[in-house]
Amino acid sequence: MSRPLFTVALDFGATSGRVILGQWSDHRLTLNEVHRFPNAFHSLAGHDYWDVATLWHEAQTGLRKAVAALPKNAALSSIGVDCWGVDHALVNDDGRLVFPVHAYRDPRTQPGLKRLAHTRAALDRLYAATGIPNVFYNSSLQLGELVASCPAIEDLATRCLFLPDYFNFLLSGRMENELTIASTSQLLDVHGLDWSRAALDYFRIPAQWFSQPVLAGTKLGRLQREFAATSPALARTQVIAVPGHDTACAYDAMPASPDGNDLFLSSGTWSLVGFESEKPVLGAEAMTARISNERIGDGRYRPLTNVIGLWLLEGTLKDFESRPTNDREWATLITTAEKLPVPAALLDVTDPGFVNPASMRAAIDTHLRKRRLKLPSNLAGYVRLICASLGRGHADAMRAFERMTGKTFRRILIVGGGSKNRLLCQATANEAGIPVVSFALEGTAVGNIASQLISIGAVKNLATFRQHLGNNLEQTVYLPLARKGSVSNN
Ligand code: LFR
Repeated sequence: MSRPLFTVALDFGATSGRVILGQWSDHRLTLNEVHRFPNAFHSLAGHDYWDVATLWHEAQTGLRKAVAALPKNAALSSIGVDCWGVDHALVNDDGRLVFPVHAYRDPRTQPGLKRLAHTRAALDRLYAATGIPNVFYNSSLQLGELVASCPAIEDLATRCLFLPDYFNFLLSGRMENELTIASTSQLLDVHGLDWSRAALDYFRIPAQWFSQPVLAGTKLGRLQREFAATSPALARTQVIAVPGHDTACAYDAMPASPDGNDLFLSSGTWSLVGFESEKPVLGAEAMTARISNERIGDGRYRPLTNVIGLWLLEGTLKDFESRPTNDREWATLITTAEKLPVPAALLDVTDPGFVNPASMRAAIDTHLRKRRLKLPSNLAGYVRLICASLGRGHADAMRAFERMTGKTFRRILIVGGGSKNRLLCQATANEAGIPVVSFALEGTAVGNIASQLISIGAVKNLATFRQHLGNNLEQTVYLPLARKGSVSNN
């Protein structure tokens, strides 16, 4: 047996975070989730903010637990951070936060979003320049609003670090912008590896806040002394700028077939439906279909569509006292929902009313009433309706890609929380008419660690990593059926 290598993935999600210790030996990755913590944004006077200090505290707790979980005399080779997209920290040269960190669902971008939606020429120009459509959470809209409403920010801030960049700075002392997370901003040039002057100018965002993005896998240096000094296991730990965007990590973890005919679905708070490509998908139809040409860590493209995802389900569960609290209750709920008839009509999951409602159940009821549709009578009914509607949303995104690229997808690979939800997997297979292959895989953490292993030279490249990963993975295949679900395990 070769000497095992140990790495840590700090994986921040919008509703929960994880610290995962990875062990790589004999071409096999074993994950140990040493720490998991809830995350949520909070409102103050009508605005939404992340509690970044708490996130950092949790990361440190997780790192300590990871060290404690190492075998005797083992050391941690490297650490990498991934996070949800678009949100950012504005700092001065010393790295001090000069503005609270907003959460992307904050309604402050709504006026800018609407203004831009009605300015066709600017919309076209920005999409051609950045490959990112006009969506309420874009960093461009967020930063544009901030500069307009608090002009003094231009004197206070010297750098804009996206959240993984900021955590990388706290770990390593080095300020860099990493490419995949930069590509979520609507400020990166879709044809190059640098910022888009046209987009920065349009939103009046200071160009000097950003540095040319580094590719994923860049070594940022050793862990800062304050950590390194706490344990010999951390004395030589490298901080690696892995794909900072969690979706880029999840996509990297897909054990995709090399023929390029797999559609990817990273299913969590959002459903990210897309594929890997040498070139971006641009033009009027792509913009209308809300295709985001985000980047892979090496600079290639991941054209994808954001479907609202399990946010719908997570929100609805909050409205029911009877929501499940453990795996057994979950299984019962899904089984009950499965037995219900196929819903006569589905939700239009693109309804903006679902973005940040005070009550998701009320938002769904309003949506159904507007369309004179019957409301579900219990939680199982909502679950059935939501999963079926998301399945339709996934299939619609797939068809738009097929229309625009001439591709025909053969399978949908699903990772993330939703991959364990058989109702969702089956609904997606039924609506898309192709098999859905679900992997028992913590996609974001695996992609994060893959980038570290490649960077430190333990694995040759992503294709090799995927091959090793695929050899050891459990998968469940959901075959498309018009009415009833069928599952085959292998
Ligand atoms: C998923 C994700 C999506 C991004 C959304 C907002 O966690 O990163 O890819 O569009 O969060 O940042």
